[in-house]
Parts: sequence; C-alpha cells; structure tokens
Amino acid sequence: MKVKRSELAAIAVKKEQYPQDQKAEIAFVGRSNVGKSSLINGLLGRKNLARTSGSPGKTRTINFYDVNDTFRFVDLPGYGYAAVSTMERNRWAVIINEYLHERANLREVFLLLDIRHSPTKQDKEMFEWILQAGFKGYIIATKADKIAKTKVQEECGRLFKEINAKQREIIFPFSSVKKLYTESILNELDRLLEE
Ligand SMILES: Nc1nc2c(ncn2[C@@H]2O[C@H](COP(=O)(O)OP(=O)(O)OP(=O)(O)O)[C@@H](O)[C@H]2O)c(=O)[nH]1
Ligand SMILES: [Mg+2]
Repeated sequence: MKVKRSELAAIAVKKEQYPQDQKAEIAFVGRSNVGKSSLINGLLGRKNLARTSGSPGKTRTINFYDVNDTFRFVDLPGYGYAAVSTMERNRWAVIINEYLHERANLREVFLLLDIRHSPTKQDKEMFEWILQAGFKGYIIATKADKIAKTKVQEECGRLFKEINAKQREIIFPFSSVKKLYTESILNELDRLLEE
C-alpha cells in the first residue's frame, strides 16, 4: 500500500462524535506511552499528524485519521497510566470500551506491546477480549530500535508466548524512530482490507 493522503477526520469522546459513514477502521490499542500515535505517524509517513509525547497519557480522545479516502486509522487513549486519578482512568476506559464494543466500522484491532517488556495483566485481558470478539489478534512489538537487530525475532517470539498467542505470523516488530518494518505492516493492512 502507498499512503498518498492522510488527514484528521474527527476527534471524539462519545459515539455521537464518531464519523458518520461506513469506512473500515483499524484501531490501535495498548498501554500509555507504548507508541500508538507514533506508529500511526510512521505508517502514514507523517511527522506529527498524531500528537505524541515523552510522558504517558498524551492521547485522551479518540482520533480518527482518514487514509487515502478509503479507510481510517483510529488512535485511542492508552490504558494503565498510574499517574492520573482513578476517575480519569475510568473515564478513558469508558471511552475506549464504548468504541471497541459498539463501533460497527471496526475491522481490526492491533495490540501494541513494548518489545522490551512483558505484557501486563491489562495487556493480556485486552488480547483475550480481541480474540474473543472475533478479531485476528495482530500484535505490534514497538520500539524495536531499542534492542539489537539480531534479537528482534527472539523477543517477538517471547512476547508471543507470554501473551498466549497461537499463530506465529501475526506479530510484527516496529520502530518509529528508525522507520523499520513499516512495509510489512502496510502490506498486511492491504491484505486485510481486501478481504
Ligand atoms: N525509541 C523509540 N521510541 C518510540 C517509538 N515509538 C514511540 N516512541 C516514543 O515513546 C513515547 C510515547 O509515544 P506515543 O506515540 O506518544 O505513545 P502512545 O502509545 O500514543 O501514548 P498515549 O497517547 O499516552 O497513550 C514518545 O516519546 C515516542 O517518541 C519507537 O519505535 N522507538
Ligand atoms: Mg497517543
């Protein structure tokens, strides 16, 4: 896939604010700071379309990005960010869950995991939900530039085991800093949008 056009289509916290059409949507979920917004920028070849930050809790709304006028990437708030109040965390959880559970446009959900860390309880629960909801269970191992290139496959294998995945082919490494592995993710997106 070649990304020719990308633009912010909507910012939402409740479903009345979601775009009102039938475009297929690909959503990215994961812990705060794992690299969801950076991944979207990387795939789109944009520097700062999705806002990123060194401190967790940057994305607090659902941000919809139109791609080539044919489908959308959906950037969600992260979970598991300890430094905000319980009330704020619950508010984000409601925003995320309402989108994931009720959005008819949602075609696939990608779970992002930091390649250097073990999945948390929340990561495992999210992955279980993704599979049980009938999605394929794509995983993206982010920040792959932080480890040696020769270790990337091994660490992907470890993450894969720790999250209890079953098909070897659905984990992709990614680095937004070194712009590595973008092609394979875009190719997979092509395939799944054609289905
Ligand atoms: N080294 C490295 N740093 C990355 C990579 N991806 C993201 N980061 C950094 O990680 C931090 C968080 O990135 P974001 O993309 O804002 O993370 P997020 O998952 O959208 O975070 P929230 O919006 O808070 O949930 C930023 O400082 C990024 O520069 C990567 O592939 N490699
Ligand atoms: Mg973000």
